[in-house]
Amino acid sequence: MFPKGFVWGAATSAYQIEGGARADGRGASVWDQFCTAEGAIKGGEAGDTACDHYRRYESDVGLMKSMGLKAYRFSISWPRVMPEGTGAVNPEGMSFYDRLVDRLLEAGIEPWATLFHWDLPLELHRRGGWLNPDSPRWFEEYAGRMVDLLSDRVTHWMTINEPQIFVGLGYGTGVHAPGQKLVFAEQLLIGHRSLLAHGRAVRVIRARAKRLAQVGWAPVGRVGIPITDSRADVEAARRRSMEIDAKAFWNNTWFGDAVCLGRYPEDGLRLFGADAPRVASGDMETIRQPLDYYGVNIYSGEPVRAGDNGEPVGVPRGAGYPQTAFGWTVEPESLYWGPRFLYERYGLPIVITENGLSCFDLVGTDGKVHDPARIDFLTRYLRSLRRAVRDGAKVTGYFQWSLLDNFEWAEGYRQRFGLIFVDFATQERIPKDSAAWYSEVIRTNGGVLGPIDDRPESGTEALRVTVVSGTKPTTRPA
Ligand code: IFM
Repeated sequence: MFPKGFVWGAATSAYQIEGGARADGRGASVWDQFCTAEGAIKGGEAGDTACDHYRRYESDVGLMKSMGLKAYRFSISWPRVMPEGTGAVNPEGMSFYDRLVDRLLEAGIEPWATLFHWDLPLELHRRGGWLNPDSPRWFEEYAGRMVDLLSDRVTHWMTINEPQIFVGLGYGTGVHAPGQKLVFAEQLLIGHRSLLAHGRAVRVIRARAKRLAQVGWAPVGRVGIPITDSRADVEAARRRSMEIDAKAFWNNTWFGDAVCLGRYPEDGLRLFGADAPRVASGDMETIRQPLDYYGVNIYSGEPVRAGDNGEPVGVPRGAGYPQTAFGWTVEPESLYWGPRFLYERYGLPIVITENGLSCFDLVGTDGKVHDPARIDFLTRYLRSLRRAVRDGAKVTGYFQWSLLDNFEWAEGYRQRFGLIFVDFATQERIPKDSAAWYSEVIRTNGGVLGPIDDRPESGTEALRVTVVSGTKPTTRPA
C-alpha cells in the first residue's frame, strides 16, 4: 500500500495546454516566437490554441473531479500575468489563475503551482534573458506577485521545471525555445542564474506566503538501474545516477547538489573546468534554501552493471525492447531506483512530479479511446514505486504526466501523453480507459495495482535505504 495521505495527481504546463496566446493582454513568451521559426516544430504547429484550457478550465476541472484527482500540478504562464516579465501585472491573466485555483479547491483538488515551465517572457529574452545578471531578481519579483495573489489558497509550490532540459535544449542544442546554440560556459551561466532564481523564489515564498508553504522543485531524474541486486551492480547504478560523465546537463547532481547541498559536485567542476560559472560570494547560500520535498520527473532509466573496477557500464537492451511512441525505453524499475537514490542522497521526501508515456492513441469505432499500453506501463511503474516505499524511500506523491493530450514542444501534437484524449480540431475531450483505471488507483490508494511482486523486502544489505547526506525537511509552525 501507499502511505496514508499519499498525493495522487496529474500534471500539465501552461504553454502546453492553455492556448489563448493573444487573449486578454497576455504577453508573448520565447515559445510563441520559437514556434514561428521555419522547421522548429514538427508540422509547423504551435501552442496558440493547444487544449484551449484558458477558456475551458472549468469543464477541465470537472473532468479532474470526476477522476477523483487529489491534486493538480499546473504551471503559471509568466507572460500571461506579467506581459513584460517585470513591472505591470495583467489583471486578466492574474484573474485566470485566481479562478482556476478557486475551482480546484471547490472540487476538492489541491493546487500545486509551478512557477516556471519554460515560457520565459519574450520581452525578458530581448533584454538578455537568463544571461542578464538581473534575471534572478526578475524571477523573484514575478514569484512574489504570484505568492501575494495565490498563497492564501495555494500551499504547494514548485520553482522550476526541468532546468536540465530548458537549459540544454533551449540554449545548447537549440531544439527548444529560444533555439540558441550557445557555448557551454554560457549554458552553465544560464543554469547558475536559474538556480539563483530558484533560491530567491523559495525565499520570497517563505517570506510572503499567507499560509504555511510546501516548496520544492521539479528537475528531471536520470536513473541508473542495476541489472542485478548485487551490491556491486547497485553501487554502479547509484554512481551512474549521481555522476556527471559528459559536458552536458543530463545528470541529477549539477543542479541537485547546488540546490540541496549548496555546492556544485566535484566531478562536474573537474569536467567543466574553465567553463564552470563564477560563483560569487553568497550565491550558494541563496541557491541552497531549505526545501520541503524533492520533486522529480522520471520517465525511463539506464540499465547498468558494475565493471571490473566497480565503474558503471551501460548494458545494451535486447532486440525488440519495449519503447513508447516517442521511442523512450520502458524501464519500470526507474521508479524504484530513482526515488531511492535521490532520497538517499538528499534526505528529502520525494514527489514524482511527472511520469507517463506517449502512445499511439486513437478513437475507436465505439467512440472510446482504449489505451491498454498506458495502463500496463503505469501499473508496472507504480508497482516499482510502491516497492521503493516499502523498502524505505520516503515518497509522498505521484503526478501523472499528463492530464490531457497536449502540445509536446518540438514534437507538436504528435505525442499523446494524456489520460484524456483531446481532439485538437474540435477540442472534444474523451477520457481514455487509463483515466478510469487511474481513478481506481486513486480510490484504492494503489490497491488495484495487485500484489507488490515477489521480491523480498530489503533482500540484501545493498537494498536497504540509507540516507547518506542531504538536508532535513523544514518543519515550520502553521
Ligand atoms: O511534456 C514534457 C513536459 O513539459 C516536461 N517533462 C517531460 C514531458 C514529456 O516530454
